Amino acid sequence: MKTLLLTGFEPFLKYTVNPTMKIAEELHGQIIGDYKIHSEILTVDFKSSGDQLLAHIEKVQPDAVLSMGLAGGRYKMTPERIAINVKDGAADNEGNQPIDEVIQADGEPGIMSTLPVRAMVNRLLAGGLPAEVSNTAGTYLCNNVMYEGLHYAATKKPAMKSGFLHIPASHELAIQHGSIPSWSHEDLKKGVELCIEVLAADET
Ligand code: PCA
Repeated sequence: MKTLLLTGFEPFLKYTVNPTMKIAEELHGQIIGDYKIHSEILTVDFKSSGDQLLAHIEKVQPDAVLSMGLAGGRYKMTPERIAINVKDGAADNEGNQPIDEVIQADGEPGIMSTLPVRAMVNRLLAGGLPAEVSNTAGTYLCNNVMYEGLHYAATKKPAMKSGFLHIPASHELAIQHGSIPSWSHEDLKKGVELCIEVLAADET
């Protein structure tokens, strides 16, 4: 049995709930294909979220990492193609607001996801869920965590697959937010499960 480290994020900015948190919690301990899921929730903090991810990787020793984040305003499930070595954006939950900073001083400008992003999109579409490959994870915490996971894998654990999935808002969040496209929690969770199925079937 392999291990998948599945991460979600806490609420942040104007998003009073984060659907990735509930999905991560519900999938903890579940088995999909030959993967047993170990879930963790990350804080939205430029100074510590990357280190939290790396600490979980070192503790859990996963075969693969799938991190999830909310992309408020997106209509589709979007596996991310690439993380970039930039942190920049609105103030995080601790008030940090980096401008044009690098994540890893010795890191590549960009690192491609090692998850089967195209196959994930195809499986989501076949399952009736809107999806597309995204070419930017932004420069906020999601990109930061994606980059840290890929940089760690590239430098220390090349066999570990790693990448990121952005998901739309849940109806629960949309009701509180007031003006945002949303999916049911069940569909969001099904989409994540389908992505893990694809990962489990991927032999590359
Ligand atoms: N989404 C944010 C950070 C936390 C989350 O769930 C992002 O897209 O960067």
